Amino acid sequence: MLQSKICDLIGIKYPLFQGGMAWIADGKLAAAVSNGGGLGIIAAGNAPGEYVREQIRIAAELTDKPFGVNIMLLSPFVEEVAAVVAEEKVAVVTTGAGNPGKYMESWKAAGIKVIPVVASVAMAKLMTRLGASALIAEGGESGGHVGDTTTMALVPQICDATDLPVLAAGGIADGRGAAASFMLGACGVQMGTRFLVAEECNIHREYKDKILKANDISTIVTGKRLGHPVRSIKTPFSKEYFKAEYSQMPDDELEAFAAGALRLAVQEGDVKKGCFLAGQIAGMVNEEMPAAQIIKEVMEEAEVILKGASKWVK
Ligand code: TUI
Repeated sequence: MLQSKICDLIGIKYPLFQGGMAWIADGKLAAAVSNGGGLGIIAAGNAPGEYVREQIRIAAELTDKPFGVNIMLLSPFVEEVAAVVAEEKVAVVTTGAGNPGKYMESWKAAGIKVIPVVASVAMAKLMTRLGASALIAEGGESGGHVGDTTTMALVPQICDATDLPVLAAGGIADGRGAAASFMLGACGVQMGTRFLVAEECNIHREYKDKILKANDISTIVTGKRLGHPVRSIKTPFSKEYFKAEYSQMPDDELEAFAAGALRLAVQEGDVKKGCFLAGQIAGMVNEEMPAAQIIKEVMEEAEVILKGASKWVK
C-alpha cells in the first residue's frame, strides 16, 4: 500500500488530501474523503465563522477519522474563522491565498497541525521557520487562485528548501500524477478538481457536467490585473471578463463584474454569470464515483506505477 510519513503525522490511511474548495467542500464531502482513507478538508472560503463551525460539527457526526479546515486568508471573516477552528480543535488547518503567520501560534497552541499552501520557495521557507507541520506546494495548473510556477518546477524546489513533509497539488487527478509527485520528492498529494465529480460533492449538475465535458484547453486564468489570478472553465463569462481586464474598465467596475460569480456557479449552475473554478486536469476527469473509490483508484494506480518504475533502469 502507498504510505508515507504524512500518514503517520496525521493518522490517515492514504497520503491524499482533498483540496479546500470554497463554496464546494462542505462537512459532508470532507467526511466522505476522510472515511475513504484520505484527509477531507472543509473550505471556509468567504463564509462566516458560524458556517464553518456548523460544517465541522456535520463532519464530526459523519466520521471518526481526522479532517481539516482550509482557511482562505483573503476572506472578510478570516479572524472569526481562525478562532472557530481553534475552539473546535480540528486536526488540521490548511491555508491559502496568503501568509497565515499571525495565526500560527494560536492554532499550534490548540494542538492543530498547520499545513499552509505555498506557491513559492520564499513562502515555504517562512512557513518552515514559523513552525508549520507540513507544506502543500501548489502549482499553477490548479483551479482557483493560482501562482505562476508549475507543479513540475515548484515541488522539487520546495522539497529542497525545507525538511518538512511536502504534498504536491495542481494538475494531479490520477495515479500517474500521484506517482510523479513522489518522484519529485513529495510524500503526498492534494486533489481538488477530481473531487468535484465525487458523488458526495454537492454542486450544481451544470458544474459537474462542465468538468466531465472539459478537455485539455478548457481552462483560462483571469484576475491577473487585480492581483488575484484565478483559473476557471472557459465560458462566455470568463472570456468576457478576460477581455474586460485588458480594456479601459476601471478596477472597481471590474471587481463588481466578478462579484458573486463563484456562488452562482456552485449553487445555481449559472452558465452566463457563474465562475466555474477548475484545474487544467479537468480534461482527464471523466467519471463520477464515490470519494472513497476515487481515492482507492488513484492510490492503487500510483502504487503499481511506483513498483514498476525500475523498468526504466537497465
Ligand atoms: O487559495 C487557493 N485557491 C483558491 S482561494 C479561492 S477564493 C478567492 N477569492 C477571492 C480572490 C481570490 C481567491 C479560490 N481558489 N490556493 C492556494 C494558494 N495559495 N495558491 C497560491 C497561494 C498563495 C499565494 C500567495 C499562498 C501564499 C501567498 O503568499 C503571498 C504573500 O506574500 O502573502
